[in-house]
Amino acid sequence: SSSSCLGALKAEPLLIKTIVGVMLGIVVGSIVRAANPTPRAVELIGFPGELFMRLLRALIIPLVAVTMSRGVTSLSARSGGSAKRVAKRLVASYALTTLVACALGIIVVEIVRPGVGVVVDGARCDKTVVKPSSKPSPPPPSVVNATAGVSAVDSLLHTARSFVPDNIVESAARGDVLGVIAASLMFGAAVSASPGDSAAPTVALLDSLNAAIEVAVGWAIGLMPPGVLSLVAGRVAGSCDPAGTLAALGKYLCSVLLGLGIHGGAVLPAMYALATRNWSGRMMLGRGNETPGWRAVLQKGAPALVTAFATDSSSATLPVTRRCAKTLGVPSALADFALPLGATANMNGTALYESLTVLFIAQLHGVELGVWGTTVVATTATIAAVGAAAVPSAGLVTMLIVLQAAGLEEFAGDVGVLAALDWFLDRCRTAVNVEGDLMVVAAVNHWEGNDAEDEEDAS
Ligand code: DAS
Repeated sequence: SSSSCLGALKAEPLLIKTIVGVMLGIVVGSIVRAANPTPRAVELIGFPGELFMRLLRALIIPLVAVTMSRGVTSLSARSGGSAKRVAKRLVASYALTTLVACALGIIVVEIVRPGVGVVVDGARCDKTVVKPSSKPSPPPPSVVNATAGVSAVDSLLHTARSFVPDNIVESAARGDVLGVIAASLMFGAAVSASPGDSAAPTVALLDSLNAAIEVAVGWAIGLMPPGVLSLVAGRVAGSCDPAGTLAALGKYLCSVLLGLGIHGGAVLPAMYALATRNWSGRMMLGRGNETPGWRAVLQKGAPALVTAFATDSSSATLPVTRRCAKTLGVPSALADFALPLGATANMNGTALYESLTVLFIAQLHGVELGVWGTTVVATTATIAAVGAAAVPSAGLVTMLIVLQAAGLEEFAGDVGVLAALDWFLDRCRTAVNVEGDLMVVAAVNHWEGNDAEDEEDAS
């Protein structure tokens, strides 16, 4: 199928440019890194990328607020009950894919056993890493201390609190996307329930704001290739000595990549094929709407996956994910309802990473968790993945919840060591996170299309 791949690439000039940007970024970053750059030099190389990330982040709150309220109003305007049905299907599919990802992480780590007979201390990163972002996320030991003592229940309560914001403006100002999602859901529902014609101007305003946001997103996406080049170059130039880290953690790194590869390359496509009853992977015509096969989801979703890899953040990728969903034929009402939620709550890659890593840490210290302990890890990793914000390295921090639940908090210092690898592993898991969102939204669209057809048949 190399010819179809080529065809897909030709149809996506921006995708090629972005991939080239990532590769050039790796090359430039490695060259600079070899020259032992000062922290200032690293900062400057990553600076255009930092500006690009700021631009993407600035778009998130208005994008989520407008598109989600609009998504809810247009979903509720369709035949009765469809918003509720969509919500149920989404939550069930998000939960199922996340649990499966956790289980896969556990299976991989139990088979490969990367933590047996390894000493990780030499892998600690001494270099001061300059993060190409204004909010440095994982300064390892301090974060470890600050988050130690946070239990799974705390995390659940915290997530529930964000979902019922007491001050919407504050949620938005803090960049708390979950709070903005909840507020937009409520607003959209209230607009739909307004009596008579009173909602019409608001709906028209939402449509018009949406059009403007589309334009702004288009501008930002146009800046992707140079932005991504600088982001990646800055990151690589400032990264730790890979040789020392790799020697100690190579097997662990490979297991994470193996797990993510199996989940993204086989499990998610298989789940999608099962959901759509289309194993060939090709476009399916027929009942309901056109359903793209899993191949098409991967091909047309590629720009979002590359952006996720480059930006390290599902929510910064959201504008691109939305566009990809559109090219997959997902109506914007559904995409706008589902994707912001998916970006913040559905993190397959993060869940896999967390369960695998916690069991790896247990192996390192010769702790046998047993069936019960492993079940606790799977459940709390799911919770921790839902609770992780869609920003760089959030999963590394929420992993402490899983450690705590598994009774391994005395080894929280290991997380600091793993932070040396996170600039790379985070990108890979973020790409899988976004792939999960796209697969779910495409599957739900398929089910909805079938239902619409059934309704037409019935009437
Ligand atoms: N980088 C994350 C994301 O945006 C989450 C994580 O750190 O695992 O999806």
